[in-house]
Amino acid sequence: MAIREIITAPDPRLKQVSKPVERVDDDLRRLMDDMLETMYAAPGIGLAAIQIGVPKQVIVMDLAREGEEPQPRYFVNPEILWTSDELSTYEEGCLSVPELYEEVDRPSRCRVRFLDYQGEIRELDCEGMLATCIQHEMDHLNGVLFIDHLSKLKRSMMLKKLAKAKKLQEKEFA
Ligand code: GNR
Ligand code: NI
Repeated sequence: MAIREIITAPDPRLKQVSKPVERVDDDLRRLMDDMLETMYAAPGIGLAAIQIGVPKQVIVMDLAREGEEPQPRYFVNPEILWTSDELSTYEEGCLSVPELYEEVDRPSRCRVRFLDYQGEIRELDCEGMLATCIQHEMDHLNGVLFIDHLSKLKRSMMLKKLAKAKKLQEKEFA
């Protein structure tokens, strides 16, 4: 397993639309293992393949709290089958938008169909953090970031802050 570099906005690769996976094989499982290790190291609760520069419809997630047994989840070629009309608001963050957080409204529940780590087809009813996180990750597969759900003003403020932080970091390592 290996920790891969996480791409941050405004890298144009994050706007790519990811392609469906043709087969869940050992190569793909290796990618999912690397993604999980990268996510744990970050640390984060979810990661889409495009965040490490791979435009494939693959997501890993673990919503277990600190001290709890790890609960790795894998979603290949996920499709949303249904979303509730009712919305929930969560303060979201993103490993590709480091250290910036903002509230986002999304359907509070959804049903998802996907392939698991073994390539078996599965369906899952999601609510709470799971519903928010799977929608956040599926947005990545369509080239969408959580800041794209905010007002133009908020989004441009966040992009400015990101650019500033990136510049400072470059100076630090120069
Ligand atoms: O680690 C993450 N935390 C988080 C918090 C609220 C809503 C969504 C997330 S996902 C994020 C990791 C990430 O960027 N996944 O794409
Ligand atoms: Ni994200």
